[in-house]
Amino acid sequence: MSKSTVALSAVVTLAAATAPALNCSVASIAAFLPTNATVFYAEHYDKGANFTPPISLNYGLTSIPTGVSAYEVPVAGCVAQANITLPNNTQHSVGMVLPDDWNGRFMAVGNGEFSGSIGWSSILNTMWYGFASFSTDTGHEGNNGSFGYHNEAALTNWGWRAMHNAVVNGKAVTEGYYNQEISYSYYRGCSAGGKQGFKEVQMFPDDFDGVIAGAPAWWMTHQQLWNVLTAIWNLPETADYHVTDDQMSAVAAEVLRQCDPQDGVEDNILQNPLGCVLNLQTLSCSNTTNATTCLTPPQIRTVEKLFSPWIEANDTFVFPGYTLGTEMGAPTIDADFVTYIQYMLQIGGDWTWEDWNADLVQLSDRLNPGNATADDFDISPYYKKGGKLLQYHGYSDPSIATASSIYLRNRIEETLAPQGIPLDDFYRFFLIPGMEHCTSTPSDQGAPWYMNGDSQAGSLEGTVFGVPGYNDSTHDLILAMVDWVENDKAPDFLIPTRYNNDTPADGVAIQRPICPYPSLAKYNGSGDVTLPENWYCGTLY
Ligand SMILES: [Ca+2]
Repeated sequence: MSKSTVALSAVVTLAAATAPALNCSVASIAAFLPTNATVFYAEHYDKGANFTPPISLNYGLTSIPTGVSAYEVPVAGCVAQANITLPNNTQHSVGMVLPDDWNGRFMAVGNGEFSGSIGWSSILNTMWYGFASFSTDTGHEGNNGSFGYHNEAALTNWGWRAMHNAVVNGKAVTEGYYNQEISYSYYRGCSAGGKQGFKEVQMFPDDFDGVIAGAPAWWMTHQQLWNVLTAIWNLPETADYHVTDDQMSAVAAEVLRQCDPQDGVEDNILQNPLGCVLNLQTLSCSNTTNATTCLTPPQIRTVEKLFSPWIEANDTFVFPGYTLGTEMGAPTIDADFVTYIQYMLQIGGDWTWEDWNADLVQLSDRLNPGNATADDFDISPYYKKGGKLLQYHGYSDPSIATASSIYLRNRIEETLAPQGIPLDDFYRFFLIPGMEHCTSTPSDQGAPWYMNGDSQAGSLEGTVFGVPGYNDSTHDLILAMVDWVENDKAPDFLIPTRYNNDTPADGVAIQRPICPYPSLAKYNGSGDVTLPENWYCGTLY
């Protein structure tokens, strides 16, 4: 960094004055839950032991391609799972990890996509720091929207109720188990989990002191439709406007070729894709001889639509388009996303993409299934109680349009500014050039992305906790938030890392600061572009 040296501020460990005798048992956990809760197991694990969630209680995990995995327990502690009753004869399942060497802090984590499984890997990841960590399956098992058909209670559980309930009960278990008050409470989530974080900030500002919300799927009512519509724009496959994966790969390569130098540094990383002027005509079949990847005029218009906002009648802005540098491939129908229209919008399983009608936007807005959309932009109560909120989004996100995060941030600013609330004091938003959805980077960009945000550790080789080699508040999102909340050290910049071969043992390939929006990292003009000290947080003009 050009102006300030990277200060590694130690995170204070809040240890109990006298260590209480911890009792990891079904009875001891049940004692701090509502009487109608069911604790299935509570077992103590040594550091490094393997925990495998029982399949019978974690059926939702099987919808993840990897199936039910064994997870390494990073520090000695108690692992438990309980079902807790929710209104209208519904319930949700909550996973909990309680380290012996507790740091005094509480952590809840979010889910992905349609949720439907406990985030075991995430709570074990945060357990490593010493947090008592909790995750809910949000009240259903399995990662699609079919659970919501004619089931308003289940939709509400998914939309917000299960998470808040997990926080309330998780705090009770934590304080009971340790016989000590929680010092600070935190949240970490990405994707659906980013949305859950914003929902908590909006509805229950007292739940957390610090919320880390990545790539938030906050505009559920519109984004779910956009996920399907972008595929419909490319159908049927026999249409003259249909583009193939090979053609989209050529588009990605051309975007990189044209946009990389436009940010001033030819390093294969799109530092400012929103500032790129792209000329797609270079890929036109009349301008290139590559018959398999060149684009006809109708195909060029399909690509243009993908990178443009979705606008409906009467100039209604519905959802932003993809950011340049997002290698989304040729859009295809994802059956899981179709279940939003079929079952969450209560239309039924016979609906197919050929039934698409723009009236779905009004239907989705009217139903707002589960009240899941996090669009209460007045988060002043969270500011007034002293909460901190860190939002981040990869610039190359093929799942949730990056610009939807910018839109959210700007709506919040224009809601809070008239109230005289200085945004930077409690809410900062970081765009991450070259990062995909929550984690990883396109191979042709190779941008730094790892900060131990939610789900990131799973993208590295081996079982990884923290940020190997860089366990400090500049490189680690969780430590950054702890430092902000507890030491009032706001993150003026963060430094994500990319390891060689995504393997920490192979060393660091590149690090570069990311900056609070609207500032961005700029190159000093000399020195190795892969080193963070040769960049600074600046402005475009
Ligand atoms: Ca560049």
